[in-house]
Amino acid sequence: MKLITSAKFLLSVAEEKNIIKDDVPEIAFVGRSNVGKSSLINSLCAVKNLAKTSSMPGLTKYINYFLINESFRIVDLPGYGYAQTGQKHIANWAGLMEKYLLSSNSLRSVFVLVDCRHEPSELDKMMLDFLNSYQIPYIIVATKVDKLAKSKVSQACSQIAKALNVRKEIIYPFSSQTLFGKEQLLDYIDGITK
Ligand SMILES: Nc1nc2c(ncn2[C@@H]2O[C@H](COP(=O)(O)OP(=O)(O)OP(=O)(O)O)[C@@H](O)[C@H]2O)c(=O)[nH]1
Ligand SMILES: [Mg+2]
Repeated sequence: MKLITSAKFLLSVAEEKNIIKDDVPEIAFVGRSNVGKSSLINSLCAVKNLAKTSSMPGLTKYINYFLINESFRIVDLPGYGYAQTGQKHIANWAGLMEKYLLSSNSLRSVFVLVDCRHEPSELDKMMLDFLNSYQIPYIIVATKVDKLAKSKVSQACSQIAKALNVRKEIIYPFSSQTLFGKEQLLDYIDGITK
């Protein structure tokens, strides 16, 4: 298991020209607004307010970079699919997201977060199509599993795997409330950031 011994906020980027392009390994977090991206980052790093969280969807508007263990970066991307952000915002979001995913030099994996209680959305499926078509590695993190009975977690993961047409082995159940699944995610991060 990888221990995260230091985590610090680096910068926020709102424009393509500021996307970092160096050789430092990166892991990016994507998913519907409010799915728990920022909470997951805080839980993994064990720092409470490293990434700002909110019950109001759409809080993370820019690309936020965090430097971990002085050796790799976690990248918090803006949430998608929040109805009130409007078409123009969605176009901006998609543009910046796409540019990030295609221009990062050292993107090792994308963590695609889905809420364990809900059927994955069309936007989730579009995200996977995009990652598949550019052969960008990814895993699925099924968030908020504290909201399910323990006995239902495996079944929920199977349903998500089926809906997204992926192998169940790449579905990682997680809760930022109970920290269920944290070790498995840190193991995975260890394997890809060495
Ligand atoms: N019960 C439970 N609530 C969670 C969990 N993770 C996040 N939440 C709650 O869900 C809400 C959204 O969490 P965030 O981490 O801000 O979500 P986000 O995906 O970063 O949202 P945006 O920045 O808007 O895209 C907050 O009220 C969190 O407290 C979890 O594992 N369990
Ligand atoms: Mg956020």
